[in-house]
Amino acid sequence: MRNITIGAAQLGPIAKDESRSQVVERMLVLLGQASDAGCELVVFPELALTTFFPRWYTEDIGGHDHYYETQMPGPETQPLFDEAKRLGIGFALGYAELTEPDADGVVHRYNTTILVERDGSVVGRFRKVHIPGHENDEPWRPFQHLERRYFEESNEGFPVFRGFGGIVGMATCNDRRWPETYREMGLQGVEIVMIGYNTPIHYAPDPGQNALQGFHNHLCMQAGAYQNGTWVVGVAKGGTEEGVESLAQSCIIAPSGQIVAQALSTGDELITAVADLDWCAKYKDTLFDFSTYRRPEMYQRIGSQKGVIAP
Ligand code: CDT
Repeated sequence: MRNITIGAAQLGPIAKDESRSQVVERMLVLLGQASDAGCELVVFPELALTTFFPRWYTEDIGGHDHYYETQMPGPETQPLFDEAKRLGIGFALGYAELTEPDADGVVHRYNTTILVERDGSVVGRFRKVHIPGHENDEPWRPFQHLERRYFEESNEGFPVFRGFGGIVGMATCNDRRWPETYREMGLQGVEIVMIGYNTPIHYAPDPGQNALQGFHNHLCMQAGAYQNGTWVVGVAKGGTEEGVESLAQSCIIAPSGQIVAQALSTGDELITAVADLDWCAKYKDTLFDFSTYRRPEMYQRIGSQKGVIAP
């Protein structure tokens, strides 16, 4: 057995005027609970340090730059790193990343998650691949989802990292809906996929999907876990934030696809599970033994074609 106790640190709403330091205080409470529960790894949500700012349009794309981090850790996040290290807990943290200017003097904005080991070292970084929503002002919506304005699509793919006694990877919110996300990491032997999300219940392009948000959330993560023989940790920023209701339902999913822990509230809440990473092999070495059963030559479109080409 390769047991690791994992915590999913769900956050409730973060108000527009809430400071990073106030949010970090909330995280420290959850870290303390995680320590009491014996956690070695804690997963925080997507954009965990601020309100979900892409719901507001600014004409100047830099109008929201104060919501981005230019260093990690920075002065306000350092206490989180210090306390996690003191407790011997590693963590995944989602935040908005504003890069240094590149060789052409251009800065880049990404929806990023970093993975910090128990000794405080940063072992991995993931930048969101599938950026949902829209780029331009759409005032007809009750609230907007302007991620495509405020974040670039990552070109770094889905790396995995050795850490926490296994092979671990990350994905961010909308990435969880795409089977390619899990399979890319599955092909690298991933054993824990950590996913933070902010999912408004109301989906303006098709409100008929509103009632299915919880179902779809679990459907895609459970399928990704099972089909790749991996643990999946899905962590929400839930509750009603600046008038927008967001899904909670954070959960920890076994390689069987079964949910082994689920949040009961829509606020700050820690859920935990003991994850045996050896459980992954039961699926990776049998039904989903990729080296025996996969037929990549039969899936050529998946790696090359973007949209649908009907016959
Ligand atoms: N943050 C994020 O990616 N949210 C999307 C909302 C749907 S697209 C408007 C999600 O897939 O949950």
